[in-house]
Amino acid sequence: MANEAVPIPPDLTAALRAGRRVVVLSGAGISAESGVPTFRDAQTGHWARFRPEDLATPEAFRRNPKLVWDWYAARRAQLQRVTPNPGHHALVQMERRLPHFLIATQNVDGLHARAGSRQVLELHGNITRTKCFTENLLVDAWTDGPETPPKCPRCGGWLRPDVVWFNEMLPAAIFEEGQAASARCEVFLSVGTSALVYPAASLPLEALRAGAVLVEINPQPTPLTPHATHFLCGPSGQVLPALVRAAWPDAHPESAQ
Ligand code: BV8
Repeated sequence: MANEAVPIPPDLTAALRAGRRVVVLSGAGISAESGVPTFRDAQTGHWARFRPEDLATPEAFRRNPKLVWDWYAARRAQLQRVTPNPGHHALVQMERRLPHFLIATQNVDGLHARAGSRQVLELHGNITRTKCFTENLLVDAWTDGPETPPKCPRCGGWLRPDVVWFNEMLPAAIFEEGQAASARCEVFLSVGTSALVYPAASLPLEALRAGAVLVEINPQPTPLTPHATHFLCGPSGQVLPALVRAAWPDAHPESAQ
């Protein structure tokens, strides 16, 4: 879809140019154009027969730790082969041009930081970090044995990815920071998320309640769409660069500058 296919509302570019406070909630869709399957895309290959919701839980891990560890190992390996896309880079440009800018991401792929974003809250953790399932403490080195999951070098318990599974609490301080920023912002962008997973999906509603302009960027409508001030229907890898160029014509949002 060509950039001009998604018109950018003038009041939105005016708000960005005026340096309003901006918060972004990003979901798996912003990484789709980097080749990372979205969370609810059909799983491929060996994983086709599992629903992510049935793997990303502590119960699934207790039931079959090897299966869950190997699923994350496969996702980590796949991440080695992907790079941030123009959508990630456009948000880096936006951060550099706004005095108050924050990304609250549901993604565990670390691509915002790899693109150069600095103000990033990882609501659901990061797949490249590992922690002990028993101690709930990070582990940065361990000995790989014949079986997976590997064992904690301190207590011998199973190791697990440092992500927030379903039915686990989000890191309180991180989520509270996202809530406070959402309640204070003037423009809230919901980008590439199905807006189904809570409490992350409550952040755009928090912003709306506080009177913010709510912009949704997604090629598909979601339960949030009826509440959005603007629904920019298209892939974020095209819409976000178009938004940045409209607000700051001298910007080159696609490139990793
Ligand atoms: C909690 C880490 C308290 C792991 C993830 C009933 C109602 C409401 C809530 C609940 C309920 N029952 C249970 C709950 C709570 C539950 C929940 O919300 N469930 C939902 C499914 C109903 N939430 C929790 O459990 C949370 N914790 O509530 O704690 C508690 C404590 C104890 C006991 C009880 C409660 C924890 C949630 C965190 C789960 N972990 N990830 C991992 O990644 O492996 S969530 C997972 O979903 C990912 O992080 C993912 O990012 C996130 C959200 O999905 P999306 O990012 O939106 O991805 P999705 O595939 O769904 O959509 C992609 C979108 O992109 C689509 O809209 C698509 O159109 C769009 N798209 C595609 N291409 C593009 C694009 N957009 C732009 N450009 C493109 N090119």
